[in-house]
Amino acid sequence: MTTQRTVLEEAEAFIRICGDELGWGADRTNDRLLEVRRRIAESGSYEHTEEELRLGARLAWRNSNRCIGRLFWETLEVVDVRQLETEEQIAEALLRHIGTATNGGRIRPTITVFRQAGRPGREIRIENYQLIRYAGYETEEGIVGDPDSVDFTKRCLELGWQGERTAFDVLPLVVRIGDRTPRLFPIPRELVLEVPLSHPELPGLADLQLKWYAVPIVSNMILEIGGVSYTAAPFNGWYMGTEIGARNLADERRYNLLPAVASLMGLDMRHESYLWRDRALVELNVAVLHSYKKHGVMIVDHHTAAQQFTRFEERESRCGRGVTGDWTWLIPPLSPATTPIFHNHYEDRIVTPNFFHPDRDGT
Ligand code: HEM
Ligand code: NRG
Repeated sequence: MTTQRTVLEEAEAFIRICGDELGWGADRTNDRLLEVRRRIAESGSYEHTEEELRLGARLAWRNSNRCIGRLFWETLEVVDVRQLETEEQIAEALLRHIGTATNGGRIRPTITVFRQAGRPGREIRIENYQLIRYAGYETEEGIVGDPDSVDFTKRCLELGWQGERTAFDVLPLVVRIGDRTPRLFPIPRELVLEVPLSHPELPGLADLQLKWYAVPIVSNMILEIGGVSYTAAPFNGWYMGTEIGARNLADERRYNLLPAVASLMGLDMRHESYLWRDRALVELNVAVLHSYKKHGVMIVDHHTAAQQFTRFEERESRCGRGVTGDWTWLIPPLSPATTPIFHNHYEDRIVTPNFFHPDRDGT
């Protein structure tokens, strides 16, 4: 939380980090500090240079306590679209993000940064949780689609969207500037790369006709750099298989597919003690990793991701920095104790720059 520190204090701390990590030297750092202080005194805020924005976004990833994928923080592609004003321009930039980040399956970790909060009542918001996500509908026969999307889907329908009502309807983009009416933008089908699921040994799995989208692009978090809040700054990496196989498709409150998978495996489901859920869970996760690989879409399994996270910890320590983390999120939801992360301790202290959920105090 940064609410205790003023914009000036946050800004000075950030500019000093820039000086250190970008090798500015004392003179340049001091000049920039003077300039930033002057700007804040005049207007209450300041603007980042492209170089500061690029580093700030990368540091926000490096400081994301819940993220197991942080080894690659320095490779984040930062797209600066702070000059854009209208909802149409913003939607176009979001569609460009989807295309270049997807890159035919060779996913590029990317963040698109829109203009900072400043003028009250004018801040840009993307109401979607992720740019690409499936709708969920309440029907007489239960929920069709992703139960987690039911509220947002209702909002889209109220705003005039019409879904096909399949279990995998891609929701439209919802862009809002301040208190203006939100605007809807459908995502052209050909921009959305999806992976049909199959299993290397269980032909019946393909018959379930499951699929998932290639790229998770989180779009509702606030990027905070040096006391400046970017209320629209969608970012993506690639999936870790368990996010799809052990949560999105498996949770009872999501697609709840373990009974269907167990049944196609011919498992005896009469007693929990037969561990049919666990056995179905493993095969569903095998199917996810197998299918993404087969279709040339980048994905990482949780063992490899945990090894990469260990390398990140070692590298940070060699650079004289500590790694903060949220253990409850870092451990994978499948076989957590088989990864080194499970057996470690992490300090869940918030360091900025970072990403924040919008309902947090002070935003
Ligand atoms: C969370 C993996 C890239 C920022 C997570 C989670 C996983 C993950 C597994 C936990 C998600 C959950 O349980 O719902 C990865 C992988 C990446 C990657 C494999 C591949 C490159 C990125 C990038 C950023 C980022 C590029 C930002 C620039 C975050 C943040 C969270 C998170 C802020 C917490 C989200 C929340 O609180 O809801 N990541 N990540 N990650 N990641 Fe990453
Ligand atoms: N669990 C969510 C996605 C959260 C972010 N995960 C990433 N982020 N891999 C889901 O859709 O399953 N990323 O930037 O790569």
